[in-house]
Amino acid sequence: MLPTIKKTVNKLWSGVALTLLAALPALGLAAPQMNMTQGVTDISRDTYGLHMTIIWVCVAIAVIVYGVLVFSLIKYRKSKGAVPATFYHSTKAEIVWTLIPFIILIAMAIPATQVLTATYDTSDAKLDVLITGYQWRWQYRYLSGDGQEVVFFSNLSTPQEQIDNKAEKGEHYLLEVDEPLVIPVHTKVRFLLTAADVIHSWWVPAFAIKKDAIPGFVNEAWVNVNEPGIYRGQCAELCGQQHGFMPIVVKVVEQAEFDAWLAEKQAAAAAIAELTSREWTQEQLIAEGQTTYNTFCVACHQPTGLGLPPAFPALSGSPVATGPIEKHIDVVLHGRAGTAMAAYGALLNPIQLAGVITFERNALGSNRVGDMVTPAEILQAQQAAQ
Ligand code: HEC
Ligand SMILES: [Cu+2]
Repeated sequence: MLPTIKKTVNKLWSGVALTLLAALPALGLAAPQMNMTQGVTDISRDTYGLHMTIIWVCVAIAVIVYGVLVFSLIKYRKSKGAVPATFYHSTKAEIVWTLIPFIILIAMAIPATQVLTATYDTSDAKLDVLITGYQWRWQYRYLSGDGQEVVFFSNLSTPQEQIDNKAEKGEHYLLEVDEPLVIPVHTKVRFLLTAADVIHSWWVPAFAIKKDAIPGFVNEAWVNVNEPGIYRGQCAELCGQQHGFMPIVVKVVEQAEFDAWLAEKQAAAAAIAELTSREWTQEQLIAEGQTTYNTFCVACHQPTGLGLPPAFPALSGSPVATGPIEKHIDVVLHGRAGTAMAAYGALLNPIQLAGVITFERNALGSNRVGDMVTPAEILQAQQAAQ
């Protein structure tokens, strides 16, 4: 009876194991990676090395302890006539089984402390990037100190059809963005992490960085990447409905390429700043705003400005778009919580914002209020709110 059961169980088990293995490729899991990645920085490799050292210490302890256990069970079994010892206390044994684990723990603490100390040493960074988590996108701000700050949002760029299962999913499904973080290779870069709304967490496995981004706090991390490439990660803190839709993409490039990229970004930022402080006429703002409206607002509020009530309200004749301008600015900058009307204050630049508001008040549908708001005023409103 017993051998038959054993045989059946064995057969079943090997059948299940083989089926699972055979099914892996079909599931797109040809080479499942069980272990953590070694990554592309010295720290990530040290972390991996530490992890492996500790694993093997644990394996050795397990083999020795279970080895002695199994050996004793077999060698000193009752049927062989083993007689139990009768002593209650052994100072010698107690010293040995306290001392050995103590030495093992110290031996593990030394490399662990070394790696941790290095991980937390953010000194002497060549570049500082402030990373801010938003629901649901990351913002990167290159801190330069010379007023030439480069700042942008990094948004998920996976097409909605793929998410809705209406198109085949791409290679980097939910791990792709419109604008990646760009940093130079072989350079110590310090990240300052915070959040604007709820707790997020910036996680890039290849860098061995997973750091919480907490409103009101600034956490630090750093990286010095050894190999140019594109590295991907995700928000690792459950931060709301679209937590899975705020991936991280880091593009690591040669210093020269980075310098060129940064210069280009700085020039663009300077151009916007220059345009923001410039004098604007109502006609210029309306022209600017028409473009912005057609890109960002038209889908819901429609070309006529009549919207698609009741889902999307009409702006033509709306009390907001024809009433006091402060209210209009407020809705566009901060959105309406809990509705499809997003806060555009962080998504559009002051020129686009001033343009679209002026356009909505003076050229959309039947609206002819006659007033305007300048980019400089929008900038002021934003700075006052900070
Ligand atoms: C995804 C759809 C959507 C988009 C895109 C959108 N809106 Fe809205 N908008 C709404 C909804 C919904 C409301 C109503 C919110 C509410 O229920 O209070 C609204 C309300 C408004 C209001 C207040 C109208 C009123 O009478 O209360 C203004 C002003 C406005 N949107 C401007 C804009 C501007 C400017 C843009 C583009 C930069 C834009 N919206 C893009 C959906 C959208
Ligand atoms: Cu998040």
